[in-house]
Amino acid sequence: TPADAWWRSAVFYQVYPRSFQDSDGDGVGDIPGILSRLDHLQELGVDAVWLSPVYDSPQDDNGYDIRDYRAIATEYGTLDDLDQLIAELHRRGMRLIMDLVVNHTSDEHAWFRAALADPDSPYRDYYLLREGTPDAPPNNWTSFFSGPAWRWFPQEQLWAMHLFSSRQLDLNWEHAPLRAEIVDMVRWWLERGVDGFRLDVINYISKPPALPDGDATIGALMEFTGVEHYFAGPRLHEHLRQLRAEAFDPYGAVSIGETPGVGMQLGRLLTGASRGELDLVFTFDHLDMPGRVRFDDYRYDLAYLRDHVERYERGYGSTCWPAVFFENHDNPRMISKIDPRPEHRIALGRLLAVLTLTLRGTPFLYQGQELGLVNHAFASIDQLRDVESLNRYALLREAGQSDAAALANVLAGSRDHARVPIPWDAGGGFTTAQPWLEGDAQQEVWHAAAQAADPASVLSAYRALIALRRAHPEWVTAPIEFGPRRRGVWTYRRAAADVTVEVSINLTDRTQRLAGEDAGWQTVLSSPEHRWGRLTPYEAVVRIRRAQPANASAI
Ligand code: ISL
Repeated sequence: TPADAWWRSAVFYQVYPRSFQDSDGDGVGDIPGILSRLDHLQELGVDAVWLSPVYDSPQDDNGYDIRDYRAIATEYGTLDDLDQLIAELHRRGMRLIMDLVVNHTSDEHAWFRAALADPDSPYRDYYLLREGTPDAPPNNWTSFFSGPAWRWFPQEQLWAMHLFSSRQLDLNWEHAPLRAEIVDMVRWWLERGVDGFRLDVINYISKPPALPDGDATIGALMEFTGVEHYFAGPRLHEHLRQLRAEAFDPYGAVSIGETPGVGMQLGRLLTGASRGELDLVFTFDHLDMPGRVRFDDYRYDLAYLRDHVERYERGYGSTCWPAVFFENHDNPRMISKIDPRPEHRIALGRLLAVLTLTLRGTPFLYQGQELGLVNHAFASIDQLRDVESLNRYALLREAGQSDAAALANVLAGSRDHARVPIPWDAGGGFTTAQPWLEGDAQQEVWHAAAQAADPASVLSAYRALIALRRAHPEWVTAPIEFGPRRRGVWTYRRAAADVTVEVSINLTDRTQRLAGEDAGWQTVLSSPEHRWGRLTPYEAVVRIRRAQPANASAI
C-alpha cells in the first residue's frame, strides 16, 4: 500500500441507486438517472463514487440480496448503462467502486436453486446447509434482521443459515471452489473498468466449520447471538489475502471493508500496509455512544466523538489510514442524532462537513449528507419499506408492544430515514411518479437547487471544503495535532510544509469563547455571524495559514 495511493486523498461519495434519481418514471432510481446527475457530483468535487448494489436481485434487501452477480437489475438499467457510467465517470476524472456482497446471496441465485434441487449437486457445498428436523435449528445464532439465523426448507428437510434476511443465505467460504468463483466474478468486474470495491460485511465470511452455539451472555450484551464465532472468524485473514492477491492486486483495485464490530486493533490487522488484506475499513464504534445501540432514542454527545477520535488517532498509528464517515444507507441521519432542533440544522450540517473533510483519513459522504438532510417524521409503519424495520416492528408487536411504542422504537434507528429519495429541486425532481419510499415534505425546502445558490448553505460548505483539499493537497495527508483539551470546544491542526489548516469546533448548543491569535490566518469557513474570539452553537471554523513553517506552538 503506497503512501501516495490515490484513495488516501480522494473524497468518496456513496450513491444509493434506488433513491438517487429516477429516469423512467417508475418511482425507483436507476443508472441513467445517476448519469443525468453527474454534474452535481462534479460540482461538489468528489473523486470517486461508491455505488450500492445494482446487480440483478429480487430486492428483498434493496439489492444486498444478489440473484446474479454478472447482471444488472432491470429496474436499474442494463450492463450497457453501467459501462456508460464507468466511462462517463472516468471521462470526468472520477472513479467508480462497486459493492461486493459475498457473505450471502439471494435465495433466487442459481447456485442456491441448484443446491436445493439436488442432494448430489456440487452447489450444496456453496452454502451452510444442515440436515435436521423443523423443531431444532443447528445452533442458537440469531439473524440481524430478527429471529433465528436459520431457515427451514421442508421439502428438502434442510436448514440454511442466514445472518441477514431469510432470503439472504450465507455462503460457505470453507469451500475452495466457491472462493474461486468469487475471484472470477471480481476479476470480471475489474476487467470492465471498475476501480475497486466496498466489501459488504466482509469480516463475517469465515465461520468455524462446526458452527458452535453462541454464548448467551455475550449474545445478550451484543444484541445478537453467535457473533463471537464469525465477526473475525478463523480464516478471515487468509481469505482476504487470497482475494487481494488473486483479484484486487493484479488490477490495482482499492478494497474497502465494511467491518461491523471491528475495533481498533483488528482494524490495524486488516489494513496494515504489510499484511496484504484490505486498504481501508469502515468501523462503526463512533456512530453510537457506548452502551447505546442504533434503535435507542437518545442525544449523541459530540464530546464523545472527540474522545473517540483522539483515542483512535493515538492508538491506530500513522501507518494505518482511517475511513472517515458519519452516514450511510444503514443509519439514521447524523444531524438528527446529535440535535434534532431545526434551528441547529445548518450549523450541524456544516460541522459534519468540516469533520468529514478535515479529520485525518479518507472521507466518505453519503448522498444527501451534502444537503444536511435529517430524519423523516414517518407517520405509520405502512410508510416504511426496509426489511429490517418491518421485521423489528412485527417482533415488537408480537411481544405485546403497542403500535405507537413499536413504531417509536423502529423510527429511532430505521434505515429508511437515509433512504428517502434526494430532493433535487422545488418540485422534488427525483421522479415523475410516486417515489418507492416517501418521507415528509418538510425536507423539500432544503433541495439541492436552492442550496447551490446559497453561499451559506450546507452544500456550499461541502463544496468549499473539497475545494480547499484540492487547492492544497499537502495538508490532506499531513498528521493531525490536537489542541489543548477544553470542555465544549475541539481544536486541531493539519500542518504541512506550505500550509496549515486549523479547525475549531463548538461541540455544544451554547456560545463558547475561543482564544488564539488572528493575525496571519485566513478564514475559509465559518457561520455567517462569525466573529473571532467566540463560537456560536455548533459552529465549526476552518482557517488556513500559508507559507509559514509548521511550528509546535499550541493553539
Ligand atoms: O451488524 C449489524 C448489527 O447491528 C448490522 O448493522 C450490519 O452492520 C449491517 O446491517 C450490515 O450492512 C450491510 O449488509 C447488510 C445490508 O442489509 C446492509 O444494507 C449492508 O450495508 C446485508 O447485506
